[in-house]
Amino acid sequence: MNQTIFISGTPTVGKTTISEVLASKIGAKLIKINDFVFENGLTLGKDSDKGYEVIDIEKLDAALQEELEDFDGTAIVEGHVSHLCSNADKIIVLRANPEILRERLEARGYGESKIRENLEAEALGVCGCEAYDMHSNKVEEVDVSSMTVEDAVEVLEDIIEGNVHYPFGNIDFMEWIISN
Ligand code: DAT
Repeated sequence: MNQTIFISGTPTVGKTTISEVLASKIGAKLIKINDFVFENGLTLGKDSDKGYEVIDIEKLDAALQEELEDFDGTAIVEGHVSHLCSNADKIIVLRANPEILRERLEARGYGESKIRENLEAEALGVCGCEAYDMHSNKVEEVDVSSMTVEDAVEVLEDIIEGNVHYPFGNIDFMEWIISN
């Protein structure tokens, strides 16, 4: 079945790792937004406060449509802004307990304020909410906190095949906000 699947979630939740294994397992085309954006010049310039390149979502969306227009097969588009683009068949938001993400964000060398911002976004489920606002019931939300990469790949494969459904709104990490 030909489909376009977006995989989103807070940085370090496992989008890249899981998408790579998944795409090679099911023979899908994989677009990594971080690479795609820089290869195609889809940034608005550097945010002087935050120090990173801001993605031009409108241009990214248009470039993705063009890239996939004549593509025949399953495409996986992974990146933490993928859910802000259009024309996906399914949007899978990966979630993980903020406690797990703290270690990974530290290992990635993020500063404390950026770590805090990302952990709060995860606790509040920001990616999932944004995705649901835009795509409603096309959104699937999977808690991968206690899954290996292989476990997560199996779940995503089942979702893509339409065998299981992980509706938006069932994951709650608000406890982290209260105790942190
Ligand atoms: P993202 O692309 O969402 O930023 P990533 O795929 O680069 O995240 O993963 C960040 C780190 O976490 C990387 O060292 C691999 C590890 N990781 C990802 N998913 C995992 C899982 N389910 N179990 C254990 N480690 C995982």
